Amino acid sequence: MFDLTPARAGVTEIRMLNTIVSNAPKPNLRGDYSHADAHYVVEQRCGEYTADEHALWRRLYERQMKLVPGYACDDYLAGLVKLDAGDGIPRFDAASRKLARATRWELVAVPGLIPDLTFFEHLAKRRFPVTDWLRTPAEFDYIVEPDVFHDFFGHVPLLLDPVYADYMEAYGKGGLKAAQLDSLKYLARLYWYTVEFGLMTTPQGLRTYGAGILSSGGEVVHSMDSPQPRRVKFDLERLLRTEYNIDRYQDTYFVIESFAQLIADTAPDFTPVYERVSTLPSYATDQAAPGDVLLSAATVRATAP
Ligand code: HBI
Ligand code: FE
Repeated sequence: MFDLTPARAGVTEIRMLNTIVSNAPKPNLRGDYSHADAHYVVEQRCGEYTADEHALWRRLYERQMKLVPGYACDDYLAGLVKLDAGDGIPRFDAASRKLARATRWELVAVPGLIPDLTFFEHLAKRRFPVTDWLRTPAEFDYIVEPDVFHDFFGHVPLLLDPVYADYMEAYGKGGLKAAQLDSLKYLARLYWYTVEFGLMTTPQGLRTYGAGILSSGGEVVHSMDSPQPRRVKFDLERLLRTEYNIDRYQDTYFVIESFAQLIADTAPDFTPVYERVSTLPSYATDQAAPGDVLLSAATVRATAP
């Protein structure tokens, strides 16, 4: 995906694609898009967060902090400590200063979901879009759209890790290319099953680096302790052929051995891979595939939290 040599479009072409493919106005999104610039960036108006919202952030943070030790990978936990964001909804400018020093990333505030291509353009420039609003108390356990808690707590800690930071930039560039190859559907699966819901084997046992898991009150335990889901050793083509659930816990998780492995396995040009998988049927979310290497019960939770 990340080798950009073939099928590289000029900036104008990307702009056009952006407008045609997915920059149509998105109805039913709850953020305020009226102040957004052409890249969907807004100012984070910190003064407008209420005391109740800061208190809700602290409750979300405390719940999750109790949950993640023993489940999150070490690089994530190290980043979380450095961000020190437990006091209330964090300021993106302060976090950006830490990121700039560590990995040359920065955060930009966005009103919520943004078009795929705009999202990839930001990543390709080492800018991570973070939603500026917080869920309501009724959504404490479950929220459909990404909010500031998911985006910040789930995604930002690993952006302090140099290896992962490079993967995210490469993913953005791969997204721009996948759009031209009409293969965004497949690349979105890669994002889903790695950046959002990825698991990793470590010397301490199974851990997660996935933001969707790390910011969820229930999926941390479901993904790593429940006997229910399939945990399959990472295999690129198997993953690209697998559908995913957007409104409930995953039925299948893919397990990498290290970020280095993930980067190596996703470095080659995806053009022939997209061509091949587009001729093959997709797997249902809970379907077994020939060649699946499943994680043994022993590997699943080698160490209790
Ligand atoms: N917008 N704000 C925001 N956050 C996302 O995670 C996001 C997005 N737009 C598109 C998108 N994700 C998907 O295309 C991913 O597959 C990349
Ligand atoms: Fe996310």
